Amino acid sequence: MFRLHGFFTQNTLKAMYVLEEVAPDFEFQFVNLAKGEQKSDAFTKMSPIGKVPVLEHDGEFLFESGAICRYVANVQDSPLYPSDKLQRARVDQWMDFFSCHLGHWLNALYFEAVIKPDFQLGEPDEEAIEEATKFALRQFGLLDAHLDGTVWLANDSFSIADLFAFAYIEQHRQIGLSLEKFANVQAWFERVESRPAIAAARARMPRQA
Ligand SMILES: N[C@@H](CCC(=O)N[C@@H](CS)C(=O)NCC(=O)O)C(=O)O
Repeated sequence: MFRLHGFFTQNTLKAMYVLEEVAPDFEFQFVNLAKGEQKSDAFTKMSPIGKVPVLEHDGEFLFESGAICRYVANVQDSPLYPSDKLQRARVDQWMDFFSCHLGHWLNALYFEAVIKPDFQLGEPDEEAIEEATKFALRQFGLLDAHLDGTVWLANDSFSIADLFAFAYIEQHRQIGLSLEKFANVQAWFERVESRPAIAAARARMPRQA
């Protein structure tokens, strides 16, 4: 049995979407970051970095959302993380692209637009917003070109890379960044969002912290 410890934000959602697709009988334990629960002794025993998500499986604990997504799909022998070495590397490639590039800039914008006001962390940093917007738009353009002619991110086949990327991109709504100019990204986004796993994961989240 898998148990996921997490919060509302995209790092937890990445793991949740993958779990809903490949092991939907998992348990979800909400960790209230607004109350500092990630700093408790009980939590830091599970994760030395004091951050969500954490996956609990057979008495073992794992942190880092990418590692969790890969592990869960591996344990379940899921085709969403293909066993063919090149195909698997292509899934990894897109996950890494999101962690290091487009997802990084979307997170920066989410931090300014949502986290700062919600956690009273000060005024928005206009320079940081400008830089992140510039890079995010450029990388949305690259992604849009890639998705012209392929339905899914990697191997023309639905994979954990699509779920992982989706969790970053769905932040566009809260940060007020329109996908209108990126028709292929918009179509891909709608394809992923229509999967029952997305609705099931969202339904598990508490309404407020
Ligand atoms: N690289 C990590 C990032 C995890 C992370 O930053 N988690 C945030 C929430 S999205 C967190 O737990 N923040 C609480 C804190 O830093 O105290 C992952 O992908 O899992």
